[in-house]
Amino acid sequence: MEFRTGYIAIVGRPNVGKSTLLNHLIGQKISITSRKAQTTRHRIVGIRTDADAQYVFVDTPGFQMQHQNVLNRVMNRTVTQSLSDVDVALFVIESMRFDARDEKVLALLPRNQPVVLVINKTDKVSDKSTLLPFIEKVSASFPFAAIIPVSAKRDSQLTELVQEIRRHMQEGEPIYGEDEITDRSERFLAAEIVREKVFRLLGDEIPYSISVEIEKFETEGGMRRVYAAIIVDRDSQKPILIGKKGEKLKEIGTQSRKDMEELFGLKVYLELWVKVKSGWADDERAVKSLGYE
Ligand code: GDP
Ligand code: K
Ligand code: MG
Repeated sequence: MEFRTGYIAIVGRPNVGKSTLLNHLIGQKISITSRKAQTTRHRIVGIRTDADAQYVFVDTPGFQMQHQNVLNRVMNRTVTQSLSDVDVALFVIESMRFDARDEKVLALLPRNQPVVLVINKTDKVSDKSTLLPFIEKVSASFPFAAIIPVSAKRDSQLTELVQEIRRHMQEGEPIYGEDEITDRSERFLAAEIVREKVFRLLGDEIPYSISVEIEKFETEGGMRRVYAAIIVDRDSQKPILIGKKGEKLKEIGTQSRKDMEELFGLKVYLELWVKVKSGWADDERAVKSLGYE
C-alpha cells in the first residue's frame, strides 16, 4: 500500500468534542516532542503516523459571531483559512443535536472539498434507533463525502473514521517525524490548557476575549514551573475569575496542573493570577502580541 500524507481540518461549534477527538486520534502519548520553529499555516496541529499514512490534523479554534471585535474576526479568519488548504474537513456535531449554531459553521465549509460528517458522543444515545432518522435529517443539509458516527471519548469507530480520511489523501512522504504529535511548543499548549479550564468552569460568565500569557516556563529538578497570567478586558471580570475566597481561580489552577502533568510527564508547579488589559480584544496589535496571527 502506498504511503499517504494529508491535512485534515476539524471544525464544529464549541463543545461538540473536536479537541477530544483530536487527542484520541493522535493517541495517548504523555510527552510531546517539541519542534523547531517553522512557519505554520494552521492553528493547532496534531500528528498521527501509521504504517501507511501520516495525518496532520488542524484543530480550529472555536468561533463565535455574537461579538464582532478584532479578536473574533482574526479567529474566524483563521478558521476559514485553515479550511482552504486541507485535503478533507471533519465537520463535528453532537449526536441528536443539530441547531442554528451548527448550521452557521456548516455554511463556512468549502463545497469543492470533501467534508466528512462526524457525529460524536454516540455513547450518550440510549436508543440507537433514533440515530438513523437524525443522520438522514442532517445529511440532507450538505453533500457530505461520508457520515461516521463515533464516540471520541470511548474510541468507538475511530478506526473507521481514519480509514475514511485516508481515502481523501494523496500519496506523499511524511512531513513530520513518526514520534512527533504536535508542532506547537509545550509553552503554547500550557496556555491553551488554562484557557480551556477558564471556559469550562466559567462558560457564559466570561467573554471570549480572555487570554493567557505564560510569563515563566522552566524545568528545575524534574519539576516544571509555570507562571501564567489570565488576561481580562475589564476590572469587573476579575472577581468572576477569582471567585468567592479565590475558589474559582484555585479550581482552574488545579485542573490545569493535572492536565499539564499528564501532557508533559512531569510534576508541575503552577502559579496563576489575573491581569486586566483594558480593551485588548479590540486592539489589533495586542491581539497579535498574544499569539493570534
Ligand atoms: P470542543 O469544544 O469541540 O473542542 O469540545 P471538547 O473536546 O472540549 O469537548 C467538550 C465536552 O464534550 C467535554 O466535556 C468532553 O469530555 C465531552 N466529550 C467529547 N467527546 C465525547 C464523547 O464521545 N462522548 C461524551 N459523552 N462526551 C464527549
Ligand atoms: K471546549
Ligand atoms: Mg476544543
